[in-house]
Amino acid sequence: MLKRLLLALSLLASLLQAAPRPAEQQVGIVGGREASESKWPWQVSLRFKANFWIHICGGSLIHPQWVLTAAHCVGPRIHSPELFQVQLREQHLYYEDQLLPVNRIIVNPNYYTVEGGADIALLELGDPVNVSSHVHPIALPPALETFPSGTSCWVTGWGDIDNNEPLPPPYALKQVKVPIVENRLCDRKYHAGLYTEDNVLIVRDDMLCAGNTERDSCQGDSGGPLVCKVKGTWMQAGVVSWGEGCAEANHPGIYTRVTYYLDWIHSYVPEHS
Ligand code: 4AZ
Repeated sequence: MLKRLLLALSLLASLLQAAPRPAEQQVGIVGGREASESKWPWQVSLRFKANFWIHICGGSLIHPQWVLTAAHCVGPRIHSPELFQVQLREQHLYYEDQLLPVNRIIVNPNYYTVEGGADIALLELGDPVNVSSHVHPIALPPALETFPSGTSCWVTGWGDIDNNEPLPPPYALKQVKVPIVENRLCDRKYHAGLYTEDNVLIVRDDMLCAGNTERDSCQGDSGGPLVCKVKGTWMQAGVVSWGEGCAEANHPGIYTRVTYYLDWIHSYVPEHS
């Protein structure tokens, strides 16, 4: 009797899991919706050479010849730049590819694992791209900008729409507005779930948190930009880095805090184009 009840319950559970979600929910990153063609002109797709040039991560154009991404997308082991290419702003992944070669990969020297921080890397393109209204760089923030909670921020990408749920064809670029979660609060939330001593930071100073159970970035969005509108100007606050799952309770998405790495970025990337 108990056995049959358990069997029925597990069947029900698997049916519920397989049930399609309402259409308006079946978009994201996690939550959110398809981006309009005129938005996020700095968004790029980072491709890796396999049987085809497969999307592995997002990235952002920060200068006509430079892409910002996550170190875990290209390292920590050093790969030849020939194994990577970059697709500039594309509405549907793979549909009208015009891939660009990568000249040089620069991984932050302090990167080892995502939890350790410094999850940031630069890609130098073979040639500067022609900027237009459709494709142009995102501004970097002023050094003292903290992006307090309440700041209007968005994350974009072609990543999973939920835990282990890939974005379905035709792979439209997705956007979602995510609430900023202040570092100390985010660190407290993560301590509640992971067995880490209270006095050891999980959310480090070079990280930034955003998202909730309805809105988050997910696998495949890594390396992509978290951008915020501050006093009327769009600027990049974060690089999608890691997190405990996607849209999980008490586990906001964790981003590399761009202001922390401005000097490092500018040691390679010219301030003006
Ligand atoms: C990942 O595995 C990943 N929810 C990306 C973003 C987040 C978690 C994991 C944030 O690439």
